[in-house]
Amino acid sequence: MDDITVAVLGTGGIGRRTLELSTHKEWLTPVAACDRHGIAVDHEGLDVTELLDATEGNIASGDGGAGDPVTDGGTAIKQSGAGEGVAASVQGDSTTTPIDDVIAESGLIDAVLMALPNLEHDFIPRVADRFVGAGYDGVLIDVLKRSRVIGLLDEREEQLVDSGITFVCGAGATPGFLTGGAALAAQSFVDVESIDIRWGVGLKSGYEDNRGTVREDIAHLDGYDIETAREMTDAEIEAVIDDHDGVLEFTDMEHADDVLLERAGICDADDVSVGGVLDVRNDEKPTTTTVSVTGTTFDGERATNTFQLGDATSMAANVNGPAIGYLKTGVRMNRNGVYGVFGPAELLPGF
Ligand code: IKT
Repeated sequence: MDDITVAVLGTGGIGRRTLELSTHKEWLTPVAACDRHGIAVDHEGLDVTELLDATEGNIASGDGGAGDPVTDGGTAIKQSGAGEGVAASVQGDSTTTPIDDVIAESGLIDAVLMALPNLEHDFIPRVADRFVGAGYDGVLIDVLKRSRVIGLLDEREEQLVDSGITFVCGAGATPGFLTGGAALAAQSFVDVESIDIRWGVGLKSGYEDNRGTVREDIAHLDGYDIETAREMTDAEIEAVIDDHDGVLEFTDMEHADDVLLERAGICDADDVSVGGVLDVRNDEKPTTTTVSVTGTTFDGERATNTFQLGDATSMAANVNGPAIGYLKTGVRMNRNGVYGVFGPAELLPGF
């Protein structure tokens, strides 16, 4: 497990931070990265510092966002910014088919991290189809958020298994880190009554990099949905943020923690709630990220196990750290012949 190669699809906030974090993980070698305009490939390992420097402030493919859709192999991708992106790197080449170009290299790639927009909920499943179609047999991993996407992946389970793909879904912060933590906290109980996830994110300095995430969160506000949020201009997004003085509060979010905890047998999806507070004008978290798991023990006690994240840990640390950790677990499974669709709670003690 000391030699894992990874391709990163998308160089918005999440893709960039994954590349940066990989420089702290000796066992992980980024060998390909792409955005809507370009692709960089080096099977010996990309020069991440050069790639990040060359694309700084020049993002061509965010983790979602507004703008004109572009097409890659027939798939629309929404963009948040214009620029040369990866093609501006000395390692990069321009392309109109970035994902297909990565797929063409994928025989030599252990894992593909899909840091792609979630605003079309079938986008990631359709990208998975393309890897299956090419006979890829490694790990696919995403940081998707919406519950409904998991069912779309499950529908593809047979094809993924036949191809030899280990698909780890919902592997960011929530779902991801907090889902896995909840699965661990549930082990004290024989019956889990409720799991309450409440996150806090302060995003002042990371706002530009994470406009796609903010847009996706706005889709959870009353009066908005995925379609309306996708079509909003950047100015309309700013107006919503202004209306809320920079602090957006969310309750009952459609986050896949619910179905991922249910498919791990921990509780019913209906017993899971996700909400949070996002402050785009402060780096301080507006509330401490807290997960509360309430249940009954084998010896009849009703109790709540609670865990919190440190206020100084950033969203970037709490999304990308777990994503890379789950990626490593996915590669271990893949190398042992374990294929199919797995959520974060299934990669922890069983319930
Ligand atoms: C996500 O990207 O996983 C979801 C975002 C919330 C992240 C929570 C991080 C908690 C922390 O850093 O304390 C949001 C819903 N876009």
